[in-house]
Amino acid sequence: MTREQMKTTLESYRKRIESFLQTCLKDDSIPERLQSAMEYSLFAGGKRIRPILCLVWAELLSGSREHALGFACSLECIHTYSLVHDDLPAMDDDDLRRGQPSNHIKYGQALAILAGDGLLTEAFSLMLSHDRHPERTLQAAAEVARAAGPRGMVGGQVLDILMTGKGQGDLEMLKSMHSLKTGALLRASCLSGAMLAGADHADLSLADQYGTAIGLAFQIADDILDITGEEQAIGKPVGSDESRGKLTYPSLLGLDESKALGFRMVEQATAALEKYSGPQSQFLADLARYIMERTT
Ligand code: GRG
Repeated sequence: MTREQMKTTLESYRKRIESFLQTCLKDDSIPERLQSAMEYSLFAGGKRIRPILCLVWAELLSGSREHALGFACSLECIHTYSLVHDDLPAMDDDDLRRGQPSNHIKYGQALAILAGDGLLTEAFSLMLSHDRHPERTLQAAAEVARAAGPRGMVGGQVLDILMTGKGQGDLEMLKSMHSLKTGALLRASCLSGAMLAGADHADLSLADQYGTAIGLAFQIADDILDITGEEQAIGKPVGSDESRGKLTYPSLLGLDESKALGFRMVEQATAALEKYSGPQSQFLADLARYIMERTT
């Protein structure tokens, strides 16, 4: 797939995801100001990587697209909540997200906290609102809950807070923190898509291998972008990790070594796809590379 074809395919997934998301919060029973705060961050230009992973894994293993679409969108709600809370003064204290004022700058802290809470709970409502294959839905929802909670993203965020500014730590600590903070939800996006398609143990283990590898590649790319990226493209000041005293892959390994590790992860992800064929498998292989080579 050329870079242009990749962009077109990503765009067409994004459109399907966004038109579904547009309908989710259109409900008179949600207070207008809260709805506005939730939508502000949900439609602020995210790449939609997590729902795309879920959809493509479901399609790869011949699951139903419609079943997977609502579920996939719930992953974007969880991701969005995590970004809104991550930007709060008590956490990373970021005034900008994707080049726009952060949610709490626009709506105030109380509403930003509640918009995040609303997105997280709405995600589970969305996940569980499909009645096809209830046993698969439950299995996938339990996986996502584990990945988003204290054994996953929330736990990783706490480790990050405890590690930041200490000026110490090693590669193993960094990997385990990121495997929870960023990796767990990316891995669960792949696994939940596979689960919705009724994957057997062998397919689940390949979705796991792929998701784990791209989770690490994604974070390495994020750390590299913080140094080599363009402010406008990454939507935040360049060098913010270093100025905050964050432990990153480039700070521990240097840029070249970090890139090499990232590309080894792309190879591991691609190896997990060997048994499959067809456009979804090709797309997932290209997506792994795209995640590592991305500029935003
Ligand atoms: C507040 C519980 C809680 C968790 C926050 C994920 C996270 C944990 C914080 C985000 C901090 C951060 C910038 C991590 C680096 C990797 C990452 C998740 C980047 C943002 O994800 P993208 O690139 O975002 O998929 P877009 O903007 O495309 O949606």
